[in-house]
Amino acid sequence: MARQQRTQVGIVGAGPAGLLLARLLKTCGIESVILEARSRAYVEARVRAGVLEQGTVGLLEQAGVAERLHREGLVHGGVELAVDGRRFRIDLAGLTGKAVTVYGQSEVTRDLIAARLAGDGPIVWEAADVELHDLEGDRPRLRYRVDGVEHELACDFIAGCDGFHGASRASVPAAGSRSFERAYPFGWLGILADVPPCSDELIYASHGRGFALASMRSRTRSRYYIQCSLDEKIEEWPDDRIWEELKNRFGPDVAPHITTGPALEKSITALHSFVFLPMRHGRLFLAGDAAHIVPPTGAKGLNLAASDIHYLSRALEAHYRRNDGALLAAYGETAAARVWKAERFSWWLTLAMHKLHPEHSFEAEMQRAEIDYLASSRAAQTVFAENYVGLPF
Ligand code: RFL
Ligand code: PHB
Repeated sequence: MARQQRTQVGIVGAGPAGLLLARLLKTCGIESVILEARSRAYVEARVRAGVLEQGTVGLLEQAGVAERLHREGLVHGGVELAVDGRRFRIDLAGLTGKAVTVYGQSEVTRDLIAARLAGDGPIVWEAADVELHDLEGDRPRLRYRVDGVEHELACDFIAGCDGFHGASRASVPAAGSRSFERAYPFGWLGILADVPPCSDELIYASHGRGFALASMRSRTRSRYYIQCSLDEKIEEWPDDRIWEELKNRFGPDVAPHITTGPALEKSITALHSFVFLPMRHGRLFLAGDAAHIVPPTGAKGLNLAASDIHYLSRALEAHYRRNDGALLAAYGETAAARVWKAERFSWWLTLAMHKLHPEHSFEAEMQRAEIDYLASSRAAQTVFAENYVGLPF
């Protein structure tokens, strides 16, 4: 016999989507339980995103977890692009009146976990074999095991915030759902090192040897990425080879400013675009990577998780406070409309900046023309900037 529990909103996944939802719900008096497959140490150590849109920062403020972010985050009013060593800057602040904040996803996660555990409600760590049941009725249930003991959580609603490989999306029947997918024939090799960044702002570089990105986590910690082929193994990339390749791709202007050092973390990530519809099935609401994936080029993944949660938390608040179900009914369409625009920007920037075609092919010239246009047109830079700082929600 499973141990029985009950809550208002059952949340699967303690990534940024699940944790932010739980926090925002708590600020309006709505109770939740979070089920997380991994341990707290694992979740807090995961190295991922680094760039927060102003809207995401606003949500973290609303959630009361932005104090350290404001103290330690780096506000960037611009971003640089480099093409074959030639650099230009896009003035995000001048073109949009908005900025982005560089603050690691692991820091966001740590702040949210600390707030949750300070009295908001439980996170069940290492919840195994999570199953979703009765999604179409008015009392959906989550079943799971901890240390071999069966548990059952009865909920009013379930939020599927368990990322791309989670159990939530897999619980939606195939009939009536649809996915849209694009795989890219390359990956990103990322390196994190305790060395000062090579520049005050991020640099996205398109080069004959492939794409490269210079990012950071703080004034003393750098994060770099290089485009690599999907069959490469991380063992083939000793630190020295990565630094050499980065210097090559950023060119002689930037290379002298790259400080090298031992890698704290190195990994290869495949790039995908993916959208699953509908984002709602009965009383299950999908949010974040559980419903969609973007290639990291536009820095949109975490920010999309945040905007989904904005729509979902507002809709749940309307239901509980005013018995108004209209926002919940519209959640799937409202969230997906913003998702598609971020998918478009991430797809476009990925195709424009990566090495995909042989030198001197028509397609390679089209990529060059695209970036040349961006370098020379205020209108094109405004389009870039508006998307990069994040469309309104
Ligand atoms: P997450 O972070 O994957 O969290 C899902 C959580 O669910 C748990 N889980 C389960 N729990 C219970 N039962 C199950 N069956 C479960 N299955 C999974 C997982 O353990 C996990 O804790 O999804 P969420 O919350 O939707 O957040 C999405 C973001 O993490 C993701 O979009 C970003 O990291 C993407 N991303 C970036 N986004 C940005 O906005 N800006 C960036 O600069 C940026 N850079 C990146 C990125 C992602 C990267 N990688 C590694 C894919 C750079 C990289 C390299
Ligand atoms: C990062 O710092 O990890 C990062 C920054 C910008 C991106 C992707 C990743 O577009």
